[in-house]
Amino acid sequence: MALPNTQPVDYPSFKLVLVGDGGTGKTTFVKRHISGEFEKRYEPTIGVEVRPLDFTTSHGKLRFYCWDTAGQEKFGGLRDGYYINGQCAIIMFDVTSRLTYKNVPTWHRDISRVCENIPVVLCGNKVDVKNRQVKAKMVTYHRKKNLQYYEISAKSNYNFEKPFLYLARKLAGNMDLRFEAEIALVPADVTIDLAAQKKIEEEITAAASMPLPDEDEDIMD
Ligand SMILES: Nc1nc2c(ncn2[C@@H]2O[C@H](COP(=O)(O)OP(=O)(O)O)[C@@H](O)[C@H]2O)c(=O)[nH]1
Ligand SMILES: [Mg+2]
Repeated sequence: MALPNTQPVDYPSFKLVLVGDGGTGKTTFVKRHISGEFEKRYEPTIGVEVRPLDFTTSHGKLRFYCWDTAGQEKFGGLRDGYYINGQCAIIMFDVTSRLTYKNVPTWHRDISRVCENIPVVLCGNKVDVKNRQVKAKMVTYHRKKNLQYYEISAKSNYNFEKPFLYLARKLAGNMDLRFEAEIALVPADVTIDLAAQKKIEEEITAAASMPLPDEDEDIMD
């Protein structure tokens, strides 16, 4: 695994840029990983928090420096300094808010402007909520742009490790990489209906082989 820019640990570490509309659950998500909470640092030049999240993989230890805003995204885009040297990214939307999904292309554009060709995961958060507004079949953006998509619920820890595992595999250039140790997480605040979610996951898998809607007749419009 290639070592990126110099970092104060003797194992590979990567800057992970976390974006998405305010209120989608970005901070809740990164706070689930217990060790990141103790080691977080404040980046004063742009006023954001950086949490080092460590994972033990079949290829050794790996660290994501997760950049999280202090709420600046509520007032528009983020400064270039937030994205510079970003090596991977998570775009989050909230499945209970259509607007946050509509804004995904803008976040993706902002990442792509500064970071060339980095692995990106799209996450639909809050799938624990019964009355979701963004149905699984409406989520097609990742297919057009070749991103990975996961449904998550930060509050229930559902699929917490999935986005990190995907990014770790991409960064290591090895899709067989696995996480070896259990990740210490904050206990779940809510539970999700696993049977119902399993059905949704099956729909997502089935949708992956369906033709994409045309740009101008997008299901959200
Ligand atoms: N039901 C539910 N609520 C969540 C989840 N994740 C975050 N929230 C709530 O969404 C709100 C915004 O979360 P926050 O992490 O501050 O979002 P951010 O602005 O993107 O950092 C808070 O009230 C959270 O408790 C989730 O998985 N399920
Ligand atoms: Mg936040």
